[in-house]
Amino acid sequence: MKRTGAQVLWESLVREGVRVVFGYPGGAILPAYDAMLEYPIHHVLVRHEQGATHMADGFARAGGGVGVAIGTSGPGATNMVTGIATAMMDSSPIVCITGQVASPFIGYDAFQETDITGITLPITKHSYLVSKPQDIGRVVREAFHLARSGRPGPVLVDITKDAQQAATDWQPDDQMPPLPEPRPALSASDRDGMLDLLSRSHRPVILAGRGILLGNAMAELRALAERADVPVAMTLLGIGCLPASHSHNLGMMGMHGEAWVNHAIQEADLLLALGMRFDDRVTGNLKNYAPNARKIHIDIDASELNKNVPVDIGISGDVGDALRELLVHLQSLKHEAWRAHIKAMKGEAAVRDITLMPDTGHLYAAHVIHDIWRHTQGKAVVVTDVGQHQMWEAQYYHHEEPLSLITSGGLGTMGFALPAAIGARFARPGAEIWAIVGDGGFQMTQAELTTIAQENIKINVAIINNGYLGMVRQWQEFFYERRYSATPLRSPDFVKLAEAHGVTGLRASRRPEVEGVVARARQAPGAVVIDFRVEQEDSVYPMVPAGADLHQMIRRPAKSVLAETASDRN
Ligand SMILES: Cc1ncc(C[n+]2csc(CCOP(=O)(O)OP(=O)(O)O)c2C)c(N)n1
Ligand SMILES: [Mg+2]
Repeated sequence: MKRTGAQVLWESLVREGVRVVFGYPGGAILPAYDAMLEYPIHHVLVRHEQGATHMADGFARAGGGVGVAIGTSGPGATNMVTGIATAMMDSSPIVCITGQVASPFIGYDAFQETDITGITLPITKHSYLVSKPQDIGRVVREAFHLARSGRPGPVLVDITKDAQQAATDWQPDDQMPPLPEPRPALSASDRDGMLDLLSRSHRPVILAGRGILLGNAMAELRALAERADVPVAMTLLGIGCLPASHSHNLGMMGMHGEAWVNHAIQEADLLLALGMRFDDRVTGNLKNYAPNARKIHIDIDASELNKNVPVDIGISGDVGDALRELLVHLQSLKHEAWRAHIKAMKGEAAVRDITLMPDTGHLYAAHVIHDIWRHTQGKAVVVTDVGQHQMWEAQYYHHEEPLSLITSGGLGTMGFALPAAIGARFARPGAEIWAIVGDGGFQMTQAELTTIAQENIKINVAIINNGYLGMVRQWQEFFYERRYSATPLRSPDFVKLAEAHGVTGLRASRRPEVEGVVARARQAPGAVVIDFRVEQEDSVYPMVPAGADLHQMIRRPAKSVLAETASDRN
């Protein structure tokens, strides 16, 4: 049967299980949009193509499978670049479909022509330019396979307008594309080497990253931690891979990791790095990183091994497969003294815990996040933006479930949260979803509030409104003598802004008010935006200054100091 390229596109997408796509139409993708009406696809009309890519990304991160974004050529495609790079840095499987000018016009600076496959070459796993209708079906299959296999990531499919319009004799092909699956098993020598290092270690720490979640290796991680009695530190993107309340969960490591976690890493004699990539925000100064530790690293991407940190044993493969093989041979071990030592360090840090401070009349972001955590019992899906609030979320929202923290780690993309939360909503219709955003980042993609209204979906948005580009202000406070260059930030009235969209707007500026607005937001059937007016010049502690050793943290001043120095908001 004859079909147009546009029909082949949608039929192929439906065969991949796609039910929702996020996009924005335009001339070069018009044939595809016209054909879309014949297929069982829900199209979410975004307000900016960056939003479409973050929605596809949020959909994927929340467990919905490969997310799909679609847009037109030229500016539509270039607007997607930030979202593609965001997905690439965090290994998120998305497929971006763009229209391209008709093939005879390519290379002539045609209206809305841009070389998007060239532009996205370094920020995709692969990018295709398709100019023949008969290639569309195969390319879509390959694109989905590539996006989700091995180390997941974004794939771009750029389809010329004439390829969408022309007819072809396409037959669906259920054969998997012949692409390699990089899953070598754990070799006996690596397995024995790991068992040997583990059995001789007195101070082991597991470093768990997003690879545990992507590889669905939560049960194996837990079994390893319990049987070998090894505490688990997490990267920002690894949060949720072991419940926060689990006895062996230490919390987040790195630049804003808790002090006991970073000290444990620096004092460790063995690190087991699982599905993480020793990002510079995690290691601090590489020269003095975990100086006494032997190191084992398992990652599906062989190019990550020995990239930043030289390791004793490097295993490239599926982390779940490797751990299962290891567990078959692992005897139970005990590290009581080591775990007691870490517990004591954790106890010492409690005096600096801001949530334990008496009410000074000031509202701190930590209180807001603490209350959201308490009310939702650590079980909501939280989507954060980038900045101070992101780090406070990681510290004060104790995630009990996997895939429940969605955040831009590698690229650190402001504007991510609101659209990513929309994507998560479509992946997890039954989940409670909170977007926790800064006043700065919210304004970058706030147009997607209109998308929320048009789609009539339920999301709670907590704006941590500190009147500053807070994380940059913090760096200026610590490292640039408080010269606040371009960080004070004026915002619109967020309550009125919400109301203008037909969305409920609430506000809280004192600590006792937080509980009430959080409860109201949870009960409201529709979307709610809450403007939390928090302390303006609070900082995220601990902080490892860029380039410093991991244990050289700037700590939060102890209670009394903080109460005295807290400045009034005006
Ligand atoms: C697109 C983008 N531009 C700039 C930055 C640099 N940056 C990182 S955090 C930050 C401040 C964020 O301010 P806000 O959204 O108010 O959050 P806060 O830190 O105050 O919680 C900036 C400008 C970024 N991460 N992303
Ligand atoms: Mg701010």
